[in-house]
Amino acid sequence: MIHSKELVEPIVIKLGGSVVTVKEKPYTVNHDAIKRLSKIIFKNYRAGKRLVLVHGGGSFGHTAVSEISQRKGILDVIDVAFVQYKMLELATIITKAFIDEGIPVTLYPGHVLCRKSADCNFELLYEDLENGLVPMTYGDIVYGDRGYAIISGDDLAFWISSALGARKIYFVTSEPGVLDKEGQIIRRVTNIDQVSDLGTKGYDVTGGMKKKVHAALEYSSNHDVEIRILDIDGLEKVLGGGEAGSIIVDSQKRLVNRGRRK
Ligand code: IP8
Repeated sequence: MIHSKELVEPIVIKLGGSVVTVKEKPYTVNHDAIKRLSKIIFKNYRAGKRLVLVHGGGSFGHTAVSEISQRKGILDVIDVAFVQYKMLELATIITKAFIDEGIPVTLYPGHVLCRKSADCNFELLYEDLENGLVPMTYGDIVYGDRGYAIISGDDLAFWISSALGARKIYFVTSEPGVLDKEGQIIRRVTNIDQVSDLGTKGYDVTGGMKKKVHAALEYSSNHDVEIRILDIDGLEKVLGGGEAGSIIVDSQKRLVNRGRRK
């Protein structure tokens, strides 16, 4: 963990690509969803919550990667630069909408925070939180000695949570939670076998719901954290103290200590 001082524990919110974009339509922003999110996030920011935002690639990053790999097989430097540019384009649209609503968002491209996947530095995000800003980053692509690597926003959300000691991680998706075969929300997901992967719309180069739940179960097994998968309505409810979405908690959870950090 980066810090030792007491700071209001941040809440990490991952805004899914299927929420901030129209996933089936290449390079299409979902302005209505972004507007709704901006109002919810502003209200909670103003109420004193410390928030870190991460957003996904949706019909920007995923479309770009899929189209290029279908056409050429492998991405080279110009393709990586193009994908980075498309993600930055999406990120600046979201940033502008949030700033217009009054949220002091400070934007960090994922490829600036992480030089390779999992080789990241989140110190600046911590400083921003201390200064009352709302740091935001996003799923991105990096180029290194071994070619390109996609950094998923979900992974970023977990890495940031671990570095900053977040106790709450909310994944905002286009679904109200993890759904069973009848379309009902599974309120408590403790095992990957509960999840089917129906309903992943459009391109998704980093995996669908099943991968998300798998990563969440793994993270929850050794972190003291509340992880939820929910939609925009659900986000509004849980930030307001209510119940919504699916809680993901590993049934074999090893960590039980809820003591305060020193
Ligand atoms: O949508 C993927 O981020 P995600 C980013 O959070 C790219 O998995 C570049 C496809």
